[in-house]
Amino acid sequence: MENNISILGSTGSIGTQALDVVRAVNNEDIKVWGITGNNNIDLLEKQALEFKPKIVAVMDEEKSIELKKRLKSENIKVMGGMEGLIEVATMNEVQTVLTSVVGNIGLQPTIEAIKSNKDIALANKETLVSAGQLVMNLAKEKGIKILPVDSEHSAIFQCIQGKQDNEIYKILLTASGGRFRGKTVDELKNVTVEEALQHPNWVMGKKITIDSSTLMNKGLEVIEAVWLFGVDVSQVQVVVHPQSIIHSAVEFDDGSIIAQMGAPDMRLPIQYALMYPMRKNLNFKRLDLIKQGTLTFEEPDMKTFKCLDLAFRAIKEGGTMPAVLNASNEIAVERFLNKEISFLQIPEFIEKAMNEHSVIHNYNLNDVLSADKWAREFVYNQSV
Ligand code: MN3
Repeated sequence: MENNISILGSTGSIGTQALDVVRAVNNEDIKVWGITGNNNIDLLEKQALEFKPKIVAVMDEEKSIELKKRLKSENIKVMGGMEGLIEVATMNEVQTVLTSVVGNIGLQPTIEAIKSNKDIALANKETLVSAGQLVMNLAKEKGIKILPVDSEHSAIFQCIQGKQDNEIYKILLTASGGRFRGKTVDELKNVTVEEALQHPNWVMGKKITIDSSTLMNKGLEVIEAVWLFGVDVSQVQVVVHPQSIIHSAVEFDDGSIIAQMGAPDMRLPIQYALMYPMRKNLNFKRLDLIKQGTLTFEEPDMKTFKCLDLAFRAIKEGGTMPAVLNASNEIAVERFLNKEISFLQIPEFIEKAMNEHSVIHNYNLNDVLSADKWAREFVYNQSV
């Protein structure tokens, strides 16, 4: 069974690991037709020469011109900007689009891909957070599959296979607890960017590593779970599990809990999404439960890690509020990474933006985009 795919964000952490998976299956089962990147044209050039896609798109227009020169002897079309991203997302030959761009930039190409009847291997959680209602309605209307790549949602998706007649009683969304688990508010006052960028279990991009240290990542995942699995937010429980072995679990009506386990390696959920429902031994590291020993569980500290609490509030309020949560978080994290604001100012600025926003329920795409834009400017303009 062959899958023709394109990868939005092939130079990022998920994108490069997805290409690892393609390499591991020997290019037989998965063929890459299109790749995109933000501005890393050195890597895009290498990937293009190795995987021979039909189209490469670069978000940065100037860099796309440079890449075009470099690839001119190849039979590869090079495009620039959002237009290029959308072209790669909607190519005729492609069945599945892996959306692994970071941030809200993934929204438009994901929507266009669904409109062109592509299945979505979803790694861009911001899309569902900002516009879950729109994206899920459109997916239903088009009859396409949304295959989660986020490890927790892949786990939940795997736990409900073959149990379609049974309703989910509760989702147990596991969290590593992040870099600063167990710390007090006082201890978090002066944490540095460098400290926040060290994650105990997963190798990830910068933005998601910071989100993981604030627990906003888990908050975004709560919202993602609500949309993907059609549950109420009251049915999602966050469970801190520092070993990251159980990637999440589902509790059914009879009290049975089914969990998915594995080594903490993103190539596992990527592989499941790209080859669904097939499983193949790609010789990645396997989990040894005896060596692993103890698995522990605890409650998340939402008083210290306010971002998680804000995410629950945003999805309860609904409408455009999650879009505001997401956009204000993106800018707050960017400002933290630029060393303009402190770690604890991240939730502070997000909460301010949420308090100022008047929610639009039953939103359309424009409402989402303007709420997003408003929140970005709001947080960007906060003086410190
Ligand atoms: Mn995750």
